[in-house]
Amino acid sequence: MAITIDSARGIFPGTLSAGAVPALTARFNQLSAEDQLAWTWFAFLEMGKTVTVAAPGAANMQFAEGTLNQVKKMTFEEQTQAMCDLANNADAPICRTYATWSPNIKLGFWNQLGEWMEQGAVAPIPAGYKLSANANAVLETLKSLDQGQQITVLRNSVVNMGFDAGKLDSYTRISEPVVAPREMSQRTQVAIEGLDNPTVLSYMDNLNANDFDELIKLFVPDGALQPPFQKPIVGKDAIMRFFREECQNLSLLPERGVAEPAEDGYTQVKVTGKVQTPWFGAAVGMNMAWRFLINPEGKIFFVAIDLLASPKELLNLVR
Ligand code: ECH
Ligand code: GLY
Ligand code: GLY
Repeated sequence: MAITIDSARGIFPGTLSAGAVPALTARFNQLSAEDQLAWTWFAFLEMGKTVTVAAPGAANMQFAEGTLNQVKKMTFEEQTQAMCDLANNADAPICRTYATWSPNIKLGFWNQLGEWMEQGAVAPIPAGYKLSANANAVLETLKSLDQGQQITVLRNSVVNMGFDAGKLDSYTRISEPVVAPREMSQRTQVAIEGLDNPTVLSYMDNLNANDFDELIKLFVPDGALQPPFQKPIVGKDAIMRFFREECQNLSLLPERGVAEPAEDGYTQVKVTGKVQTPWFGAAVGMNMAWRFLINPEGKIFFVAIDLLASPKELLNLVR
């Protein structure tokens, strides 16, 4: 049977991903807009007890500045309406602009609004706001997850707000400027216990160096990359765009791996370890797995990145 992207998605089926994240995201989406905003506020306060968010630099926020200033100038009532519109995926001008932004611009926008809410420059969540019983239950569940899963739920909730980009006619995607790859002298090399596959090592090192031009050369033209809880992104152009829009300044800290022969001379590789996002740095280590299918020429045909259900899964390298 020929190898397809669909069949590749099933390699290492014993990998247990954090199903609690999509489950919780679905419950969050059922809440009213008011509850969603208040919920996120309480969740963010809760997280803030143990970790701090690194605010993006001015260069990364320039594209949201106009909209942020527009919101700042509104009355409290208008601000509350605008925030509810975002949570409701309404068809409003700000929601349409928001839809054109990459995840990091969306996160930076809310991070700024959150600061302004705290300072009283933007309408706060009403004092004494009582979450619905449902929202409270969802919040309790969130608190029971590990931090990597918590920040993934928060990121999802922000990414899903605004107008549906699929319903915009044509638009220019807005994302942070792409930084230059790390200087050769500043680069580090990962070591992975039990694995010396050069393609996989090169994947990790190039992603850590923001060297997307070299990274993309590791893929076959019609290769695919499947981010956590998403469908595969297929083809070099689409993968390259994803790298430039969403993959800057990540830290990949792979720990162990295994390589095995697969059909048609392919090799399947599973690696587990930690990943850090620039938003939280070393304070939050997400437990991750990479599942690679590599062709006989050593090119990546498929790679899936999974957020793991528990730290125990870091030791699960069986098929
Ligand atoms: C306030 C109240 C009103 C409503 C809202 C508010 C603000 C909320 C804010 C939330 C901020 C949340 C943040 C979350 C950041 C999460 C980041 C994550 C990153 C994960 C990255 C991974 C990368 C994996 C990959 C690897 C590869 O090999 C290939 C590429 C890739 C409070 C005002 C809304 C401000 C900042 C979870 C896992 C390893 C797939 C990317
Ligand atoms: N501090 C997060 C970012 O700039 O992407
Ligand atoms: N998706 C990359 C990040 O949020 O850090």
